[in-house]
Amino acid sequence: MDEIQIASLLKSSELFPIPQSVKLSYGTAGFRGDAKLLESTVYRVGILSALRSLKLGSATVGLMITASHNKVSDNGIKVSDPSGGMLSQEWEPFADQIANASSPQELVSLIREFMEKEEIMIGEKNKGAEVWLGRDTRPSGESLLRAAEIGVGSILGSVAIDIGILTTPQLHWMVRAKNKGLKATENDYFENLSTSFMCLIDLIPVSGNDKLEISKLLVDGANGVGGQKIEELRGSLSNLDLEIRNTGRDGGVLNEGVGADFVQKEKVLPLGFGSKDVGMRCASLDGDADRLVYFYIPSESSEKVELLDGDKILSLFALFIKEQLNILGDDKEGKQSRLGVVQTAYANGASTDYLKQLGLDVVFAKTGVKHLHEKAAEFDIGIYFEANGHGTILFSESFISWLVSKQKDLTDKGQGGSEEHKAVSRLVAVSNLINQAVGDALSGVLLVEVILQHMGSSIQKWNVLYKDLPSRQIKVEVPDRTAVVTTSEETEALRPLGIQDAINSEINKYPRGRAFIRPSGTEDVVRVYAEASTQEAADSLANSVAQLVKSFLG
Ligand code: 16G
Ligand code: MG
Repeated sequence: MDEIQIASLLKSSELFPIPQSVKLSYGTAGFRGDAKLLESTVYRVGILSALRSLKLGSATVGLMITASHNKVSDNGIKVSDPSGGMLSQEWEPFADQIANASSPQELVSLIREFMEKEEIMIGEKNKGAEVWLGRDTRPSGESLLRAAEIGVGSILGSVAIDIGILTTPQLHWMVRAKNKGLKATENDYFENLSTSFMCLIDLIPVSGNDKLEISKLLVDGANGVGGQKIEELRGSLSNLDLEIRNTGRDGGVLNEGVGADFVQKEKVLPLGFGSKDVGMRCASLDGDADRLVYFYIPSESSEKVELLDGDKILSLFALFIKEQLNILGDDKEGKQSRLGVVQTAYANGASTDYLKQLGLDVVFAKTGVKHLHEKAAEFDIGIYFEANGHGTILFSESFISWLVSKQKDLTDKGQGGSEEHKAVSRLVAVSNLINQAVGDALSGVLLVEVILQHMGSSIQKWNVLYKDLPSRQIKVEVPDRTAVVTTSEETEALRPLGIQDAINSEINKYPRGRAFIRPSGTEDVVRVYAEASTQEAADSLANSVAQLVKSFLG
């Protein structure tokens, strides 16, 4: 790093003094906090993203300014790697270090050390970094965007490009497309969604002359970016009747009493929905539209909604994909295509049983999208979902090539109208529709809708694929949550010693009992999850496990 570069960093970092007494951590999904305290963090992540681009041969890196489902006064920042996935975990400690560096001098020396270690060069030999910046609808987004631009610009020769207001998955999609040399504008994103959706619609089997009656879908946009984007998308879709509420244009506040996080946690109606909507199919997006849940109101007298969470969406997707693979048979050079599903310990036990009973390979990953994504990528087709609605379907490159050549073979052999050809074409269309970079509520909605039409199914019928076991979650405040160490799947606690035996003897008291504890990655608490055959039993199991946590760690 030469003198000019050092001077550039020192000068710009003086514009962004670090607020006192905040200790920041990149966490499960980037930095988050009160927007007023985040400028220095965003500026520094701007620097990091430029270095990441340089490290990877000037590939385009994405920076998303959002705090997802947090309250509107919060904001946050996360990095999209050139693949469109999350920032490589190997760089997270560096993110933490620079975000917390207490002076410009300390910041510069950390950067210098890191660049040496990673052998990152700035200068004539390099093309320079390129960083694409996206932000959600939060009012603080604009000033944080400036901070990010200055951060990127302080690494000489780098360019920051403002892509505007986007959902998180849109930015990931665009970054991935750009680095693959594909068309990568927002319009291309919309066009890709609508073409592949229409392609799947055209492939719906028609029984006799019946034209499917399509009932309206009500969408809760969380008063955020997702509602606005799905409105834009609606224009290019036919065969989908959408009514979008909570777009943020009607005075509602982002994530306040609305959105996927609210509906999933509270199991109650979001604002803007009421008894007039009984029985209607409803979907809820979160604040940056990377989470999706469905719900309906069972009866006028009910205060609670009937929730179809990430597990149910996963099950619907798995059923559909499996049906297409069955049509293809044991074809892939004699080997069966490897379809796998990835869940976390939070997946409802009834969903896991259902998936296993379909004959699927079910594996578990640690909480957090990046962990699920990694495991799903090991299959030909890997479907992953967290119960909270984060998830997608990954197709391996080699499997997509196989599908495409199979499609061509069948056409060449004059079997373009065969069931096999249709199944292959559906899988190809799904791989285009569903975001390959990260979970995406917009592509998720389109896939759910087309599958329901394909199956001629209502939301009520979908809901009874299996019945959720009653469950309960509790958070416990303890002096040091890091004292809890779990197995990699988070289903059992290895530390404190003896606690798992104690938890097991509680579990054994309840029919269908299951429980686990884990330290939260986003809050200073230990989380307890329990499920059992009745709500009373689940509550009681959760309470006894919470007591154990207090007595072992309190
Ligand atoms: C983050 C994760 C989410 C996970 C949650 C768990 C991403 C994009 N988001 O929001 O997947 O479910 O953290 O929070 O990875 P917890 O560790 O506090 O329970
Ligand atoms: Mg989100």
